[in-house]
Amino acid sequence: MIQLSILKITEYGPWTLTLGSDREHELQMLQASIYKEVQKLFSEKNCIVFLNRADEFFVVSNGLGLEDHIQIQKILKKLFEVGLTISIGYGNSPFKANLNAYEGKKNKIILSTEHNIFGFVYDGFDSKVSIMHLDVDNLTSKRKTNSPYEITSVIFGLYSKMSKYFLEKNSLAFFMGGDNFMIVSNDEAKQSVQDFIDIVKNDDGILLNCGIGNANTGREAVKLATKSLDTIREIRDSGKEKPEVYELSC
Ligand SMILES: Nc1nc2c(ncn2[C@@H]2O[C@H](COP(=O)(O)OP(=O)(O)OP(=O)(O)O)[C@@H](O)[C@H]2O)c(=O)[nH]1
Ligand SMILES: [Mg+2]
Repeated sequence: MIQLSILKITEYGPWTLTLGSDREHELQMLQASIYKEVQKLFSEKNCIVFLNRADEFFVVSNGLGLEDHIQIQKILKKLFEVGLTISIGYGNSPFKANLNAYEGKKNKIILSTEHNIFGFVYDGFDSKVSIMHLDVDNLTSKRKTNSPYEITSVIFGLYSKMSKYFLEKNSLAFFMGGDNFMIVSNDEAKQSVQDFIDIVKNDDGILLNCGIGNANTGREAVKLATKSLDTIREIRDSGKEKPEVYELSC
């Protein structure tokens, strides 16, 4: 079972207008500061935060109860002028957990009125998180023939394909920066990743490596996914034939 907590800035649209037109730089600084703090607070509790369109945050929050969320809300309230609404949900796929959180908020299933928390906290014991860390093989070589923005366009095209492909497998893909992507996965997504790697190789000539990590918490699963990816690089750099997918479990 996977649990997601979705953090959204409360009444952000109307609040941005109060800053006047000369606001974009202020909003960018605010969003970056909130992201930094949210990642710090949740990673301390063994979670991992994924940035969603820069002003929303998806937390893989397996193991966290309502009290942990309230503690974090209290700290965030002191730090920022804007507040955050948290919607918590769970399911047997990341997409279902996201739907559960969305419906909890939409149907006003209140967990804490004072701290703006909605949804459903998972209280079972079968906590299971699978993360896939995908990275372009040897992107550095592309820099010799392509300018920075041309590379960006290739990477965003890839992200678009990835998001669509894995949403059909009930999983959620996030862009992590550089040539890195992470997919919050279920078994179906893990079983399909070689197919996705082959499609991108044949259609776009992009080579991908994929490290997979399975654990009880988001942070541990990410650690193992990155370790798997680094293992593929080590095998490659030792001159042996590398696998395109490598998986580690705790
Ligand atoms: N988010 C994230 N970014 C990383 C990580 N490792 C490297 N990067 C960034 O990704 C970009 C590309 O680096 P690499 O992927 O190491 O370069 P490469 O030439 O593709 O080399 P290989 O991936 O080893 O084939 C760099 O700008 C790094 O800043 C990581 O674990 N997470
Ligand atoms: Mg790379």
